[in-house]
Amino acid sequence: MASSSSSSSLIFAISAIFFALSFSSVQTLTCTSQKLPDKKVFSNCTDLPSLGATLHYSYNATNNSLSIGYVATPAKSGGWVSWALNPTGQGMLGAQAIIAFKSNSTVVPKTYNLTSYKGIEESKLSFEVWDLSAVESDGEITILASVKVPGKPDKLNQVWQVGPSVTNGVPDMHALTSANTKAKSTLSLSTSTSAGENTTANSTDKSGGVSATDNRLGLGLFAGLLMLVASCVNF
Ligand SMILES: *[C@@H]1O[C@H](CO)[C@@H](O)[C@H](O)[C@H]1NC(C)=O
Ligand SMILES: *[C@@H]1O[C@H](CO)[C@@H](O)[C@H](O)[C@H]1NC(C)=O
Ligand SMILES: *[C@@H]1O[C@H](CO)[C@@H](O)[C@H](O)[C@H]1NC(C)=O
Ligand SMILES: *[C@@H]1O[C@H](CO)[C@@H](O)[C@H](O)[C@H]1NC(C)=O
Ligand SMILES: *[C@@H]1O[C@H](CO)[C@@H](O)[C@H](O)[C@H]1NC(C)=O
Ligand SMILES: *[C@@H]1O[C@H](CO)[C@@H](O)[C@H](O)[C@H]1NC(C)=O
Ligand SMILES: CC(=O)N[C@H]1CO[C@H](CO)[C@@H](O)[C@@H]1O
Repeated sequence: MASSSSSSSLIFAISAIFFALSFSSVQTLTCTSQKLPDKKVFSNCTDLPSLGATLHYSYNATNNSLSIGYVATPAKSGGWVSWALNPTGQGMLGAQAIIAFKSNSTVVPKTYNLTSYKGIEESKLSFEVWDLSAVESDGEITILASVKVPGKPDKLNQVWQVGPSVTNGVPDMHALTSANTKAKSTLSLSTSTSAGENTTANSTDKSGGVSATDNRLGLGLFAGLLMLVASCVNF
């Protein structure tokens, strides 16, 4: 009897550790510290691997809809930020983009069918978009949108970008540094994995602070588990 109750506390402790570890690895620092407009809440978040951008997202498999909160800082004040899905390939050509920038002192989101490197024109997207909005706060622009997911939800090509300026309502070309050209990845909405791809791939080298905290948390819990095991043995 006694041993069954201690082993259930053991199981509880182990679950707590797994929960804490998976929680801390999914929610990175930017994701948790960022406040979204209208107290919007998304089930998942990933710090995108370049340009300091973050994607908050929730996927509803019932009607195949994806809601996103994309947060990025324009390359210069007066510039633009963009998030896109590319149903036809990787990279910019064919991408269905939402670009937000300041126009007459308010930030507006607009949609573009990116068909050429030479210039862009506002256009409808190839999939349904609704609840589209954009706001600026402390120099960061947040794009909020819901889209009907085009194609396989476990393998979406996403592309994001930031640009320096806007001329006569048309976003000017972005820089071509490696941070800019690397700004694409596969977004997986499959519910079998925790939060899509590569959320934690770089947490160790990206920010010593985060991983150090995680390790301390893990070690603390591990020490707790050892104490628990010890007390069970004594018992
Ligand atoms: C997902 O979409 C369906 C159909 O519109 C809706 O009934 C359900 O409440 C949605 N689920 C969430 C978590 O929003
Ligand atoms: C899907 O469900 C969401 C959440 O319930 C709802 O806001 C949205 O309008 C639905 N989308 C479609 C395309 O039916
Ligand atoms: C800015 O406001 C003026 C006057 O309301 C309007 O004519 C113009 O189209 C606006 N510009 C943009 C880029 O929206
Ligand atoms: C986007 O542009 C391409 C090339 O001009 C065209 O084939 C496609 O139909 C356009 N898509 C939309 C949604 O306008
Ligand atoms: C995730 O990162 C690993 C190594 O860090 C890499 O090999 C893999 O291709 C990445 N996956 C995606 C979907 O980008
Ligand atoms: C991780 O970061 C290193 C350097 O910071 C970079 O070279 C590498 O491409 C990154 N890997 C991923 C998967 O983002
Ligand atoms: C794509 C997606 O929504 N993935 C995960 C988001 O977070 C919830 C709750 O943590 C998971 O159940 C989903 O699998």
